[in-house]
Amino acid sequence: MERLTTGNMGGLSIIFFIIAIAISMSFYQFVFLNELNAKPQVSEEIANPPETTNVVIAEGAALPTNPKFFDPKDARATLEINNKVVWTNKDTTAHTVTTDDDYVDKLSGKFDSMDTIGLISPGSTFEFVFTEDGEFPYHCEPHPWMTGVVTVVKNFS
Ligand SMILES: [Cu+2]
Repeated sequence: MERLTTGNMGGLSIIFFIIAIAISMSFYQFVFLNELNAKPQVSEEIANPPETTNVVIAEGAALPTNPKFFDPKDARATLEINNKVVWTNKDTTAHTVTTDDDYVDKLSGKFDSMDTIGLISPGSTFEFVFTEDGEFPYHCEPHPWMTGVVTVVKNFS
């Protein structure tokens, strides 16, 4: 009788031990995966660079004969310095900044003003933080002759 009880207790504690391991493993996995999904691996300097790169949407850009659309048409930005690009609409027409190739930044989301603020109305700005190097061609949705590219390079200083 005594031996039987001890044997049952031993079996029970093994079951509890297994359950405890299963719970801690699933908890670890839950926390770990959540962390992985929620926080993009981007440094503070890249997420909040000290300077901006500025592009003007030129006055008259809605006309295909205009000499300038996005100015500069080729904007260059450096990670950790000025990888936040700000477009200022100095035209009297609303425009968009829309990725040519469906680019999605891991921190900022889709490179498309239509996904965040919609049309960039006259006098207003659109900001986008690029968190990796590369070439990012874009255009304006209502005026497809308006094209530009942002080239982002790594900071080697
Ligand atoms: Cu436009």
